[in-house]
Amino acid sequence: MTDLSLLSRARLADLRGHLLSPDWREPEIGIVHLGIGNFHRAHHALYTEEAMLAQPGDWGICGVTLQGDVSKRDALMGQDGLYSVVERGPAGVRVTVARALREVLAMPFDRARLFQLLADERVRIVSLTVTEKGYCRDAQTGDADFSHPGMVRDLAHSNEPSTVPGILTAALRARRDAGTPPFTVLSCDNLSHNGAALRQVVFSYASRLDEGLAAWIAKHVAFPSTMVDRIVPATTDADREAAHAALGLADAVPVPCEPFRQWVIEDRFPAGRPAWETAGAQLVGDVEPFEIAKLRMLNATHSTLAYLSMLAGFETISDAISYAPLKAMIHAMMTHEIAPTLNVPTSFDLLAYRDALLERYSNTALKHRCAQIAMDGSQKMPPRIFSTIEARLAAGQSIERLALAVAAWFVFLRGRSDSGEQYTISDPLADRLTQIAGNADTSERLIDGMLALRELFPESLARSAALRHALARSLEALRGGARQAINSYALLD
Ligand code: CS2
Repeated sequence: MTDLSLLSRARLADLRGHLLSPDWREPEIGIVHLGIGNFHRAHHALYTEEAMLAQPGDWGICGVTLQGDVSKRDALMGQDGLYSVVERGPAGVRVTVARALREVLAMPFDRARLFQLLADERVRIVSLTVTEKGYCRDAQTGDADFSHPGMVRDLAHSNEPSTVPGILTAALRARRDAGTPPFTVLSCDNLSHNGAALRQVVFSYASRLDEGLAAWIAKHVAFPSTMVDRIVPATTDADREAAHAALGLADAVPVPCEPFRQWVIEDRFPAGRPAWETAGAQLVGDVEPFEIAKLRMLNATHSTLAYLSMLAGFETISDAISYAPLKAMIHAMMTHEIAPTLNVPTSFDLLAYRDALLERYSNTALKHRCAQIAMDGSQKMPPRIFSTIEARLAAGQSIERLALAVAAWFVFLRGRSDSGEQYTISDPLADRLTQIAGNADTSERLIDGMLALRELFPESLARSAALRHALARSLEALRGGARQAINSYALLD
């Protein structure tokens, strides 16, 4: 029996003021989305609903959690796939009930249903937000990481895969064997060249199983790249309260987000796609300039703010950016060290982009916790910051502020703030990183230990004397506490 105090499709008629539009035809599932976290629900799922409102089509979404999170599946299914998006900005709070999500599955429990959908020709897109570590990618070669325990298991039991490359390959094999056209694979993660990166991982994994299948994938499957952007923190009780107050119905799983959103998509969908452009998405031939600019400007400064804040004791991004010397340092970092490395079309105004980012960071209504951004540094730092350092060093340019970000990450890995508060390090390489950070008794040993990690630092960086010197200066500055380091780096020319 439907619980009438809960959000449900039966109550939609009472929620007109919180719907994108009252017109709605329930769509069949046309998209399977792997990684049904908050980001997808506040971004891709909303664009897709708006696209279907503008141009009806069967692009309902089946979301899949890959972590066996049955509680999330049950909460969403208990609400018929509905949830509220709680948009928090300077103008106040806006609550919208999102309707494109039609079904939620939890792997490995719902494997049979997942593969039934993936084999169904009506599913024309498989999209992903599985975070950097979900790609099981060898950072040096770009191929699948064959030493990853999940990959080892999937290679031995390729019919019962649990990793992303394993699932995609098994599903594509079933399509090829049945003579069904493939789906388009749409990566929506913060990785450079995300489509091409995923394609190489899948191709290299498939090659180990069946060369013919790998060749079929190379010939027939499209992996367009995308740049996704919206700041979407983790859900808190305040979001549940805001949703309840607005709707008069309980929502166990609302999603908070900022008002801003952007989606740039490489337009390569042989099996068709929703009319996302009607919702403001930019469909382009080449996503790369947007993608690199976003990673190096937004994500890089997010990580910098996060590590310095974990040491200095700022809880949220808006707390951090309200500290004037830190804002000045981040402004200078984007202006002098990051923006000059970017190659964007002339219509892309990088300084306006920088100013808009600082404005977004100062959104006090959002409460984006630095601890959330600080997770998985080993996956995030290379594309966000090391790539810029490499570009600048190759051109003989200075890297002082970028090095401060890296040094702050190293010190963060010791697991305690400047005031002695302890926190846990959440990172797939946590054991090795915390061991190196904890055991190094001098800055030199810390730098040596970290730069020796070849999956993080390419040879060219590990050998760079300029990088070592800049890191040593940053570590020295951080010895007096992160606030003091920020104050002195804010005064650099
Ligand atoms: C953040 C991103 O958590 C993080 O590491 O930098 O999730 C960021 O909020 C999004 O990429 C914004 O689009």
